[in-house]
Amino acid sequence: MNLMMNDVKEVFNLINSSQNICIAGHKAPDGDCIGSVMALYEFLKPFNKKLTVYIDGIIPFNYKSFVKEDVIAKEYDNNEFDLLFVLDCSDAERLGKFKDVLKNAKKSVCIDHHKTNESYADINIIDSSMSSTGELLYDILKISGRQLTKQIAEYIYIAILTDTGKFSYSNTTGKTHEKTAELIELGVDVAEIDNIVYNSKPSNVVKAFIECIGGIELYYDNKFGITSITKDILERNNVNMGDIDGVVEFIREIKEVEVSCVLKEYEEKNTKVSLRSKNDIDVSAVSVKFRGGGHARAAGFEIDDTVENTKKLLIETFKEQFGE
Ligand SMILES: [Mn+2]
Repeated sequence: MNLMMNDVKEVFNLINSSQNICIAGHKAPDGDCIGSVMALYEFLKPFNKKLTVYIDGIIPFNYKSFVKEDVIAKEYDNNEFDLLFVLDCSDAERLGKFKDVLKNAKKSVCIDHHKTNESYADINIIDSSMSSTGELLYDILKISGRQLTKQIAEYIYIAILTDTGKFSYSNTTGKTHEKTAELIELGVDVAEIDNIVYNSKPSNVVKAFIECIGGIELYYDNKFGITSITKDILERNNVNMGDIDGVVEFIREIKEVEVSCVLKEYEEKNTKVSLRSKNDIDVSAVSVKFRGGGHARAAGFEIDDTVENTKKLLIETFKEQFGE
């Protein structure tokens, strides 16, 4: 195991000596973020500490039933903490409106699996060989020697399930499956979670999805596919950005596509870029150039420009990759 044992022991010492603990995930939360944050929250409950949870952004509809509304704090009120956990967050900016919490924590611990992680915390447990932050967190929690509950197992399972694309991406390892088997032994109902996370889309979300799919454009002999999720599409269908999932993965399903790209229009001049690679092209290297990050086959960045300009930029950027 590639875990830094001393760091993990130090983390448990810090938990014991702290009264006021904060758990934070990245903005625009996904399944790994929500699953990891909630798993750690459940794990820490019996320690009888004051727990605060920060996640910037709306919880997507399919994760709402896993998160009690009042658990997540709405705004950052300059609270100070003895101990801060930052999960699944490659850089401090990804904390969004809660990023000042890093300054207001006596000790901070970052647990993450992004290879581009900037090690911005006091203790950084980063392992890019892990499929998900949830998988790494599971290893850490097991070291505690405590019995993990079905509830914790469920949260970890959701983190792994969603970040591996249902155990289909190259980040899925034999170890991932071994740990998943343990989670199922702890009581996770695989079919029930599949129905909640994947088979529960409201019709307006599907209509918005279809509009996004209808906008796919292909370049460079169909090796590069790109589309946008615009504010227009969201408003017309009355859905939130985080509700539409799987567009970038859908583009990758096209046989010739090597790199798929989705542009998310958050503001008129703020676009988030999601990139996926099927084989050899390292999209995290491209993302780092634009001050983003991620993994070789799944990465992204944010840019203060319009969707149209960002699209032109991306098409131009991948020109050389495809030898045009
Ligand atoms: Mn993740």
